[in-house]
Amino acid sequence: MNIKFKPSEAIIDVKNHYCPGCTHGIINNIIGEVLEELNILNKSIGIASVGCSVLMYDYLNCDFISASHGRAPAVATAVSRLLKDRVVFTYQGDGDLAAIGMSEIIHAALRGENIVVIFINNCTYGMTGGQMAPTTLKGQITETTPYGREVDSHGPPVKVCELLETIEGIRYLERVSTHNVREVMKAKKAIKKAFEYVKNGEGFSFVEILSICPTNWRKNIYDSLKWVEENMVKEFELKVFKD
Ligand SMILES: Cc1ncc(C[n+]2csc(CCOP(=O)(O)OP(=O)(O)O)c2C)c(N)n1
Ligand code: SF4
Ligand SMILES: [Mg+2]
Repeated sequence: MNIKFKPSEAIIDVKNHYCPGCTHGIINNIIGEVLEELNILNKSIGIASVGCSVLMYDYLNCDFISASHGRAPAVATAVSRLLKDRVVFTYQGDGDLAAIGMSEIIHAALRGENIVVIFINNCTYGMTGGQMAPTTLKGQITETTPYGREVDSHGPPVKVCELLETIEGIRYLERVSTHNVREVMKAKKAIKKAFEYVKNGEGFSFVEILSICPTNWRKNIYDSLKWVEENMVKEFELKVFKD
């Protein structure tokens, strides 16, 4: 038979729990494809964080450990130091990484740990019902900012890549998006680069990915993607910060 397309072996053929249209699913798939293309599926260990992606260990065919909220970089540090032949990655939301886990990520970067960090910025705490996250945009309405985020009382949105850019030990730092197919392809390229660097022992590699949460943003999928393009990309510039 002439096979035109075969799903990646890295992706387990089960129904996932993500809301329809949620870009977590797309990003999970991209990571699976990258692990297969780099032939590192059997040596990769994912550290799942707390958030909507907590169950991603059910979707990818590699080893996984679940970390408590915000602590994935610490768990990844231990695993990558002990098992040097493995490729260790974390997958963390903005509540997980930029709120409760902010000190973890800064110190893992300062130590230049040989890990991949995939940071999903959807401007909200998705899993718990859409509260304000550190990355929530100015004026954005959430469950806890019914009149919109006010800089005077809540501070401005945290720009994680810009914060990390000042740190010397980082091998690779890029912000990408998922709001159209071209951006998804760029996101895959960035993820692949990050995994290649860590596979080669070159050090801390971080990819921030702008992502949608149609359920808590109370928008349909099309309007959510448009909202990323028209609002998120203006606040969170898409670029390579370090390579
Ligand atoms: C120590 C601790 N504090 C708070 C929570 C509740 N909690 C679960 S998920 C979450 C935020 C998830 O948001 P994010 O990391 O942005 O992931 P998303 O669901 O948006 O992908 C919070 C605060 C928890 N599980 N553990
Ligand atoms: S709540 Fe938001 S982030 Fe979570 S699965 Fe649904 S759309 Fe995705
Ligand atoms: Mg989030």
